Amino acid sequence: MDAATNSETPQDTLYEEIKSFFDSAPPLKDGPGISKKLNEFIERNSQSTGGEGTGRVVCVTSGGTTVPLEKRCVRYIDNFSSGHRGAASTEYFLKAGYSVIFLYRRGSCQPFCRSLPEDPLLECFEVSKELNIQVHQSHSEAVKRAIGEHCGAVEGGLLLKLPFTTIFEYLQILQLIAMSMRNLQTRAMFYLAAAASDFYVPWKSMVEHKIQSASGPLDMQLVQVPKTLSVLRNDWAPMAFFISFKLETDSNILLQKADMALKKYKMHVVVANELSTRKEKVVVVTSSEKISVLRDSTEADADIENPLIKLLVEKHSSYVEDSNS
Ligand code: PAZ
Repeated sequence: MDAATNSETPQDTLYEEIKSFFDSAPPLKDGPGISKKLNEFIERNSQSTGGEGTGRVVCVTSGGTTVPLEKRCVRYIDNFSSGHRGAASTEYFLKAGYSVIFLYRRGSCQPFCRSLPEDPLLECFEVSKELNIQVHQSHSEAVKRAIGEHCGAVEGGLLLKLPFTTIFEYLQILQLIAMSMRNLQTRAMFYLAAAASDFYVPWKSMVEHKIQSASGPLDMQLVQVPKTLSVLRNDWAPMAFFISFKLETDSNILLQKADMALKKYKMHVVVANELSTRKEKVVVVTSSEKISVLRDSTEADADIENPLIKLLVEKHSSYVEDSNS
C-alpha cells in the first residue's frame, strides 16, 4: 500500500505484528494446564489478608530466551543471562510478603539455590558404606536452608514456577500470566528481568530439518520480535506496576536508553544496568529521579537484589496508595 493512502497507525501495525507472532507460533504445550495453575494461584493469593504486602503478586521473569533456527531444533541463538537476578529477587520479594510467579528459563538459576555449589547433587551428598545417602557435613546447613525455604514457598502456595525455553514459549506464557493477574489491579507487579530475544525466525519461514553445512555459508534473515511490552502494559495488565530492565555494554548510552524505554513503554520504573557491573551497581530510573543502588561491598555474601527489591517495594506501595486516594 502507498504510504500516502495507508491509514494504519503505528499502534495498529504493532497489534498486527503481535497477532501474527502469536498466530504463527508453535502451540504452547499444556496451555490449559498452565492457565489452570495460574488461576488457582491468583485465586489463593489475592484473598490473603494481613501483614504488609499480602495480596500482592509479582511476576518475575528470569534468564534468556532462545531463538530456534530449525523446527526440529538442533541449533538456536541464545544469550548470556544466568537467571541470577531473577532467582535472587524472587527470594527477596517472598520475604517482603509478595507471592511470586517465577517465569524462568529451563536450567537457569533457581531461588534458594544460590548458596549451594554448582552441582549440588554430586557435591553436597555422600554415600555411606551401608549405601545410605547423607548430606556432607560441610554443606548440611546450606542444604537444609535451601530445601526448607523452597518447600515452604512452593508448598505454602506462595511461589509458582513456570519454565520456558524459546521466545515463543516466553511470550505466550507471559500473556497467560498477565491475563490471570488483571483482577489484582494495582496489587500486581511485573519485574521483567529476563533477557528476551529482539530478533527471531518466524515459525512459518523456519526450515523443518537440521540446516546442512554442505549447502555453504548460512544466509538467514531474522525478523524483529514485536514490542510486546507495549501491549502488556497498555492492554493485558493496564493497572499493574511495571518494572523493566535495560542492559547495555556502553555506559555512555545506558541512562538515555533507560529514559527512552520509560517513556516509550510507560514503565513505572526502568532498572538500568551494565553487563560487566550488573552485580555491583544498577540505576533505578523513574520519571522524577535516578537512584543508584549499590551492592554492600563490605559484606562478602551481600547481593544487590536485597537493597533493589526494598526500594522497588517502596515504589510499589506508593503506587498502590496513590491509586487508592
Ligand atoms: O540473569 P543475570 O543475573 O545473569 O543478568 C540479569 C540481566 C542483566 C539479564 C537483567 O538485569 C537485565 O538487564 N535484563 C534485561 C536485559 C535486556 O535489556 O534485554
